[in-house]
Amino acid sequence: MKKYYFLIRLCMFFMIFHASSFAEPILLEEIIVRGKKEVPQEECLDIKEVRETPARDVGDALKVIEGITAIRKGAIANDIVLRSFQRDNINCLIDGMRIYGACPNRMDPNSFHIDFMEIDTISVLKGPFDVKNPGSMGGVVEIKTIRPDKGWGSNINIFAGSDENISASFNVSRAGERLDLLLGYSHRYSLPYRDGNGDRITEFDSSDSNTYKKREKDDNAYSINTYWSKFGINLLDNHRLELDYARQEADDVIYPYLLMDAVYDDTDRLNMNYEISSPGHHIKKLKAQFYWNQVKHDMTDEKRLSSMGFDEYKMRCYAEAATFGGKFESDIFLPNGILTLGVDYYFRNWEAENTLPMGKQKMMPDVDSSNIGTYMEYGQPMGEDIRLTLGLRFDCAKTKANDDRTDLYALYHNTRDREETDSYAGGNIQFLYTPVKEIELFGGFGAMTRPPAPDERYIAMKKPQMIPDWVGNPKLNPSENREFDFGVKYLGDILYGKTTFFYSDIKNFISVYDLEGPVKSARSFRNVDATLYGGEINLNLFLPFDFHLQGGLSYTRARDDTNDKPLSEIPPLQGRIASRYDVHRYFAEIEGIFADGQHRVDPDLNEDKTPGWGIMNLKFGLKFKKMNIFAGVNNLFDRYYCEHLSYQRDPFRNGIKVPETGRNFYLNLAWSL
Ligand SMILES: [Cu+2]
Repeated sequence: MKKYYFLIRLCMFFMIFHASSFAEPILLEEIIVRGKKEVPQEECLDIKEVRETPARDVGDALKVIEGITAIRKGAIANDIVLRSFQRDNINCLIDGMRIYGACPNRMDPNSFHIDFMEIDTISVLKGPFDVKNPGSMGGVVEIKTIRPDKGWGSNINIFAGSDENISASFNVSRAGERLDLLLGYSHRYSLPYRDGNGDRITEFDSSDSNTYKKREKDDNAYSINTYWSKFGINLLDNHRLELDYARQEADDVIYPYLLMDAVYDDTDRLNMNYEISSPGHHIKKLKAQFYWNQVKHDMTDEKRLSSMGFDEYKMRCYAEAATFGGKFESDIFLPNGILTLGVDYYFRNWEAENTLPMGKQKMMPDVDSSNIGTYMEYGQPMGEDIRLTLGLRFDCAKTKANDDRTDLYALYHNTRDREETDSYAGGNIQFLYTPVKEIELFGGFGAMTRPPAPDERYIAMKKPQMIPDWVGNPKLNPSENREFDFGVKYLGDILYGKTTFFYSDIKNFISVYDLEGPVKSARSFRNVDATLYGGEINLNLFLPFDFHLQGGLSYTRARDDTNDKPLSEIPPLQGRIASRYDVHRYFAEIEGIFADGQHRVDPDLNEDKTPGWGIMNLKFGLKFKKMNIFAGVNNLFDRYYCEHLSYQRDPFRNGIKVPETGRNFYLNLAWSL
């Protein structure tokens, strides 16, 4: 710690010494403006901030927001965890579109299917306070894509980092009064990165047959091409039609954490929006949306020793997912406030076939899920300084496994059900109180339910010999989160900060457990009652000489009340402190990130404890005409460390933890023309 302190002092001295300019800092202004605009429970990340960092995916980029962590299985495709809620407990939407990955082992989480260059902002709403989408039980992450600016525009971004971490992307757009069009392309490629010990993530020591073949150890970690287009037409003064199509082709993506690697993962996304603003005296907006997407995913063990002696592979899994849906929404002026009414629908299909020497099996038995819902949200000012918001939502969800794997359900759960309907209601009440200009007090109570996911109910994977099977539980009930949030936001001239506490009581939380069957054991899911509580602190201090200090902390404590033990996969206390010198032309930042050890683990799942860690990052930025240059080094002291959240990734985990990156350098050039 002493070494860090000395370096921080040294950097600050160096930066103060050079503080001769009085120009306006750019990013800091944005932080303040955004802080004032954001609704209290929401936090927003501008893609410009991501450009400064070596983040490879949305999961990684979002870690700067307190309360967000990510699950790592390889060099890319980190899965977002929000206040310990993960997978189907949170929603992750792209322009309001639901998208689901195909891999039964979440190699391709929702947020994997988009490129940074497509993104404008990512907003995060923590807690069960979103009624406009079904199932935002723990929160919602909304990715918004960029819209073309007036006239011609183009952006080029070239990133190069350690371990041949390359990404090159561009877009070109033209927007007139009536028509607008945007086209973009991106290529991302990397070798397996090196950890703090200097080993590639493919070089883990294991006597296990799961080790990578020698020639694969320094081959691609991934190679991803993404193409996207956006077309808009303003039909009348107040009518707008927008049509987006994107395709992503991800090849050779490695997952040292798992028994297999992805051969390919191909995504098509189509989104159509029609919006009428002020169609009538009392109506502010009418909106209609339709979307469709599909993902095709193939994974094998061909890069591992386990495939030796077989033609190509010993294990393979081919999977497909498709989702389509739509929404109608209207904003209506009432005498005192605005009422939003909406109805939405989606249909999701998911199937996966697994191949082992013992034969093929439908591990994801062609599961259809559909959901129809209706919602209302009403916001009303109650005098000068208090504002109340009320939200309500009703849903009906249906799910059905078309392939018959009921022998496994009967063996472990004594049921042959493969069809279920769930109906439920949810809602929230929130307040915002501004006693003085600088202070906002906010809070609320929300209750939101989500149905069990297709895999939680119907996954069916027979494993050879005495290796535990993996089986869904058709008897699962929907999970309901009843949560209370309270927070304070302070917006002063030199201090801007926010503190939030949450207390969440979950009925029928869906948790992984080991189940003793008649012949051998299986991993499955069960409903438990759980309590989660914690919070986040974020502070920004604006110092003289264009200095800015930023700090954050987040913590969640989680208990399985039914079985009186800690819940598995809960991130430890985490924090970040950064000091930045920022003037119009350039900035320099020094950042420390740390996590406490996690000792609260689930003993029944043999979950490992994880030691604490701390790293330091440096970055610099320079603005030159229309070009932004960013350079930095992450994990300056080359520490070897692992995030706690990487243990229970079944059904194909191999027991290896994937360490985070060691010292790595990067340079990013971004032109806006
Ligand atoms: Cu996969």
